[in-house]
Amino acid sequence: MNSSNEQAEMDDAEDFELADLPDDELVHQIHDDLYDGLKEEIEEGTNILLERGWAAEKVLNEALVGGMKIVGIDFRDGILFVPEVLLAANAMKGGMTILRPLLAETGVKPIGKMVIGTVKGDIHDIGKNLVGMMMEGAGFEVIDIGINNSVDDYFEAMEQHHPDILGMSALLTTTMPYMKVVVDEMVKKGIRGDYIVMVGGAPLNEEFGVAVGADAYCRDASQAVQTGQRLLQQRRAAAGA
Ligand code: B1M
Repeated sequence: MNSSNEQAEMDDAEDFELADLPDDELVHQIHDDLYDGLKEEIEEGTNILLERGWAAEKVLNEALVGGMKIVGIDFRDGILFVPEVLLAANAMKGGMTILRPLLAETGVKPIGKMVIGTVKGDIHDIGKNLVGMMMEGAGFEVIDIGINNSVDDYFEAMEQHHPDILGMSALLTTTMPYMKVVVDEMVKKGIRGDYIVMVGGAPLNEEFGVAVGADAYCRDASQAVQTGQRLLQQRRAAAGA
């Protein structure tokens, strides 16, 4: 076979309609498209599954969260890097935007709630956004309060949203100590025990997490998801005991 025939065959193989795929192959294709950060394809695949009568929760868990799990694992293992993960997260957001109102309508509860924001004096938000998106992908409701947050901003968000988890991000050695200011104020106000506090950002480490009084330091977004799930489970088990 000459190379132009080979190319034509490859083109044929890739030239298919998502709507022609049976459910299991479509879900597999959505996983692949999420991995490749193809937002339009994710939106199309999400709509097709919904049109076929899939419940929004099933689309979320099997197609989107399932796909994002693969992305998270490869990110953790150094196979995928930040730009690819941001694209995947953005593609996932496309699908989530379609599902979000349907999930709210059917009363499907998120597995937990998180408020996340970058600390005062710091405008870095790429890592925080990624953590927020991955947490959403894992089924958490995420309230992102943006950058440059003072103690008052965090307290206002906690009072308004009653999250299970408070997440703080800092990328500067000059701003990361502010996390302790927030935690100390929580202790002072007697509300520290009401929340799981997770911190992250490139200059932080485990030791720093302990020093500021957080429940956990998270190295990256996939660790934030795993840690959030684990700590929430532990808290609920302890509350039920
Ligand atoms: Co800035 N910057 N920056 N910067 N910047 C750094 C952080 C720096 C290390 C660069 C360097 O000099 N090598 C340096 C800090 C040095 C230090 O403190 N020791 C630095 C500096 C100095 C500055 C300025 C002061 C520069 C200046 O103006 N002279 C200034 C500060 C502005 C301010 O905040 N007040 C500044 C500005 C900027 C830009 C605006 C240009 C831009 C930010 C754009 C934006 O965020 N929208 C920027 C960028 C892009 C960077 C670098 C290059 C990349 C940061 C990033 O997005 N990484 C950065 C160098 C570096 O980190 N190597 C640098 C990708 C991101 C996905 O990773 O944020 O680590 P990261 O998030 C990870 C984990 O840390 C973790 O999960 C994420 C995903 O896996 N994580 C969490 C993060 N937050 C979490 C929260 C959690 C859990 C996990 O909560 C539960």
